[in-house]
Amino acid sequence: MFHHRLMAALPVPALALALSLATAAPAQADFGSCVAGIRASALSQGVSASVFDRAMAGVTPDPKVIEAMNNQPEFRTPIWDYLGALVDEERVQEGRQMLRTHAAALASAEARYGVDRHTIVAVWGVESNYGKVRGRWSLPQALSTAACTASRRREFFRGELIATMKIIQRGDLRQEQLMGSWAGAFGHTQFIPTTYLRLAVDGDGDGRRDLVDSIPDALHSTANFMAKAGFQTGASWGYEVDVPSGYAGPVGRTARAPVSSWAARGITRVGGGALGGGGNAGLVYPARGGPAWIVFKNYDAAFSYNGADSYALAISILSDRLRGRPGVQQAWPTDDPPTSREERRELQRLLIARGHDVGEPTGGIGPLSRAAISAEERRLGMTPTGRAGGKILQALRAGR
Ligand SMILES: [Ca+2]
Repeated sequence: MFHHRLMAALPVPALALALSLATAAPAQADFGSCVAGIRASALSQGVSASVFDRAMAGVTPDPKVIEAMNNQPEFRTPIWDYLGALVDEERVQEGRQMLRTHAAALASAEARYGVDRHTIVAVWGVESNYGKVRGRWSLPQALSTAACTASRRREFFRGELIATMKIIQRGDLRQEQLMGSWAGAFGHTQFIPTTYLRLAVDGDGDGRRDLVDSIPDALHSTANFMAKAGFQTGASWGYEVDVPSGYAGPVGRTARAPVSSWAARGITRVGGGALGGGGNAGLVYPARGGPAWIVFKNYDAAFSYNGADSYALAISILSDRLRGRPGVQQAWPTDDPPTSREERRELQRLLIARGHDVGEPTGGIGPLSRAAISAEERRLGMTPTGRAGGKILQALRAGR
């Protein structure tokens, strides 16, 4: 199987090489002069030449960074699939274990920053699966590639690369610790370098801010982030509501309005009880006919971590599960329900048993899994979606 895939892949790089030969040298020169420009800027901000040059020694642009940039799951995946994997029973159980294991560090973070332990652990679980998934990209390479070859946001990545150099120079982290996402988010909390410089704190008292190898530092830094983002101690992030079938308001996130105005539009609280919380609240209504949430300031604090409602909902709902409350109560408007990571691993094993190459059955749905799912959907006369949904899982389980 592996050999076959290797053979099939050969012509593509050969063609790409032929096409790129004419432009390879100027592209390298462009990259070099771009990095030289960033170096001058970094030095003017106090970064030493030796720190910069050591971090950038031998670094070449990596086109996979740009591919990853154009494939951001928060914006491409149906929200129920996104939440299905991020708030599954596994993450809840592991989160409860983390609450026990790190009770002392969480208690001191709560006392110092006024952010409750369930919120802190939920951010940790969503950001890095409690430290297990932190990204495999070298920050100097990923950020210099984005800063010098991306079609957009180059200034942003340039700033992150310079911030990376400042982190190395301060001695908080060594360069080899700086592995993260293609966008430069790294460590347990997945802070980007400028966020690190602004908000990372020393939680274990050793004088260094180490979000890569110190869990207390990571938990305190997350609490500090949420506090600076306006987290209100003891307040609710929000709660699930039922939107009446005739509701004419827009789908998505609606601007804040008095809670009483939402009640006046026929919105009711799931599980009964009055719409409470007082003051202004937003309505998050991701898909017509599906669940919705009334949200307050602590939701906004979670939103500011990554700038997507799907993400803020994942943190908020996971935090509720860790408090012992239920997750999403109402059904999503789909006949193909979301799956947990355990179910996705099962689906991948079923695909492997049918001869598909999906790599290791980790539960992560990448291009190989999507292609295999689409092929099976076609075989079964279903519309090919490539989604790891409940329908295809049920069909393959049943031996169809
Ligand atoms: Ca420390």
